[in-house]
Amino acid sequence: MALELWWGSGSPYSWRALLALEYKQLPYVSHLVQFGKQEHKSPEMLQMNPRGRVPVLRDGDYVCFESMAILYYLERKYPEVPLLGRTPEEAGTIVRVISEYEAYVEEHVKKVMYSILFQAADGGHSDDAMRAMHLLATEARTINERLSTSSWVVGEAFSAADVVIFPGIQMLLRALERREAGDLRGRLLPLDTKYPAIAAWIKRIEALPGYERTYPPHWRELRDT
Ligand SMILES: N[C@@H](CCC(=O)N[C@@H](CS)C(=O)NCC(=O)O)C(=O)O
Repeated sequence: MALELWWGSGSPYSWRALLALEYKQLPYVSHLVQFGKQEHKSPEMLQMNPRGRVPVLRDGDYVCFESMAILYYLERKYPEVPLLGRTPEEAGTIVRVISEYEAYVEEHVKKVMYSILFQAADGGHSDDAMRAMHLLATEARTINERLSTSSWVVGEAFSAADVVIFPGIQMLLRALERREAGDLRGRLLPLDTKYPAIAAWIKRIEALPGYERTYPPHWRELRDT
């Protein structure tokens, strides 16, 4: 039976699952869930994920939710194109970099995005949001350094570290382009000059086969008009 993925447009966690499926070249049935219609809270969805969140993966009788669990499941079940390295050492480094991102970066991404999207009509931001942006700039330097010496976040193969970090960075960059980003913008943009290795890495990911299928459809509508 085919793999099935329920996902939402613009959900960074969904994007992880999509990137993993595409990179592993696994055929899947795609169910784009409309948040606006609360489809993620339908009885069918809640039966699969009582938290009513996406992504949700179904593989035959097995249902998996939580993006990291989906990545891990896909890796164990379909190891032919690896995302968690080829050696124990590579796996350890990939999971370490992911853990660092989740522990020290993600909360700042959320804080900055929240400030841009919901708080700062006039481009003014709280000290808290400015501090989060400052910390993000520091973390971006570290990622930029990693990418200055290797093609991917960990070494010379695309991995789960890229899958996890890329959607978060894309969400952040998109938010920073809004007028409401105001003073926050200059810490990261223009990316090409401030963080050239990250900018080049984004282009490499965008060139991966299947990437376009992972791109949030409602972003595409705006991008292509
Ligand atoms: N920790 C979860 C987070 C999933 C999540 O928060 N998904 C959001 C979309 S980005 C969602 O479904 N939100 C709907 C809601 O909370 O009602 C994962 O990694 O999959």
